[in-house]
Amino acid sequence: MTGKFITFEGIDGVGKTTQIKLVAQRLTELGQEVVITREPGGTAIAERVRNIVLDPTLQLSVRTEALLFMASRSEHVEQIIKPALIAGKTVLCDRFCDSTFVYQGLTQGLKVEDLTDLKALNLQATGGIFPDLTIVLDADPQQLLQRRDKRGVFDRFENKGLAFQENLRQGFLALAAAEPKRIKVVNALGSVEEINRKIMSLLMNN
Ligand code: Z5A
Repeated sequence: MTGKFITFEGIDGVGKTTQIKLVAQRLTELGQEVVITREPGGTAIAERVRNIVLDPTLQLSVRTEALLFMASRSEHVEQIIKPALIAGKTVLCDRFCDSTFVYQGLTQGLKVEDLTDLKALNLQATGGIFPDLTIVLDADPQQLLQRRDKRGVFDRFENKGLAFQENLRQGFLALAAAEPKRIKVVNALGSVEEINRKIMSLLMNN
């Protein structure tokens, strides 16, 4: 694999999509071939799984949820991520394994050291493809309320309230503390350009 695999993580509506587009633009200007993708999703089958896992009218157990995310990931890695990395492209992915570790693990009462089973499951789904660098966009969920409210429609996870968002935030910060070399935390409050400059600086130096 000669390409670089960069993932973007963080709580709902923290600005990942906005930053990924801008990073792609900057890297393209620098002459890199860039692929933007997202989880859950990225392929026809994975997008169908996305419709199931985000549907607010469905009740899913956490185990079912985790397995659906893994099925979607397996498809996504095989069809999109792996071929792009083999071709030397830079892959920018909106959420990946760390979302599973936080949403289906740490917010369910597990500690970072209890994630062994989820990590093993993830390894099966990815065949060993793992992010080279992960940017966690971090912000107090209270401060993001206005941004989120603008969007109006909420999925199954967004419906869970502010305490859940704070739990998610602490989960991402715990993962970053455990893996400081791979996971970099960036303050997500500030102008889009300001945040982008910080991300680009991390990308150039890692
Ligand atoms: N999930 C899981 O449980 N397990 C897994 O393994 C995986 C996922 C892979 C996917 O949701 C859900 O699946 C997710 C976790 C779960 N939970 N939720 N919800 P999604 O992909 O549909 O949603 P999201 O990941 O939360 O992202 P989003 O809604 O697309 O938000 P975002 O990409 O982080 O933010 P944005 O769209 O770039 O920005 C949000 C708004 O803020 C927008 O109006 C922007 O114009 C504005 N914005 C952005 N940056 C700024 C700044 N700097 N200032 C002011 N306004 C800004």
